[in-house]
Amino acid sequence: MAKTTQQHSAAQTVTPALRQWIIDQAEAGFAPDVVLKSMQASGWSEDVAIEAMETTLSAHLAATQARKHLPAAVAVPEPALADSPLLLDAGDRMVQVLSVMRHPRLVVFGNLLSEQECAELVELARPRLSRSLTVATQTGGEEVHVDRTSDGMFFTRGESPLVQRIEARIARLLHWPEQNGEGLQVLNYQPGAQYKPHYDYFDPAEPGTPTILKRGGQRVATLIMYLSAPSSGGATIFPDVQLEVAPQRGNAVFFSYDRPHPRTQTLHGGAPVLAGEKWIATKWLREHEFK
Ligand code: PD2
Ligand code: ZN
Repeated sequence: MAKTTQQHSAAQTVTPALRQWIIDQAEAGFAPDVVLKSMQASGWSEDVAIEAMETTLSAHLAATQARKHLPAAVAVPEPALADSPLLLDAGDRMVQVLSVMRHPRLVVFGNLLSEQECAELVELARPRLSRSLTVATQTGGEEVHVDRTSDGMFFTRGESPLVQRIEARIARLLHWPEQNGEGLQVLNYQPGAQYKPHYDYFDPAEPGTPTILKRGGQRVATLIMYLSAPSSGGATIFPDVQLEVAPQRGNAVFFSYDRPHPRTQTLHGGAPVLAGEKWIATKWLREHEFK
């Protein structure tokens, strides 16, 4: 039986015309099993037909992806790491460099915020928390999203001396104008709360994105500052590079993305908090002034 199949397979040559027919069927919306049955009805053996469909469609998908427009790269915030320093001068504070990654561009900072600054931010934010919203990419507005089960609030830029001091420190550390920053966002995660993996840039393919970009252009970098550590869980995860950043109070993770594209490898999420609670403050940085 096996011999018969082999002989039969050898006789069946997959021509460019057949490959094109397979692509046409897929693009017309026919399910793989329907295409397979149709090939078998025309005399193709099942194994040859499956092999032809798999190789043809995976090559076609790869070619389609490669042709998709790659957005141009833009300038991004960047700390002064050329000489591999252990400490960076952020103006009013020396900040530790704990880990550096080239791709994705990612830096873990230690001691960015003092314990007192963390505690003050939490206390100022606590009475203003409400269920976190995400930017609605369909419309450019905001919406409650199941992927984000934390509570949050935004400070406006420069709204208090504490917020202003931290914003000036971030601008100095990352060499990026204060005016290009969104207001600080504070999030509180209770046990079980998480933030499913996502990109922070706005997807150019979404209909609401042009509206969002009117206010300062694309996001080009994120700084997540840990204000209060849970006793377990709650790491910031980067699934593309299998990295977990532990949410230690006063520390921060910075990552930049020079184009709104997955090839920046900046997919990231907040793992579920397992015990205790997690507080963070996030600063998103835009290309231009954020008004
Ligand atoms: O809390 C986090 O670790 C987290 C994860 C993913 C925060 C954000 N994204 C964010 O603020 O964008
Ligand atoms: Zn994020």
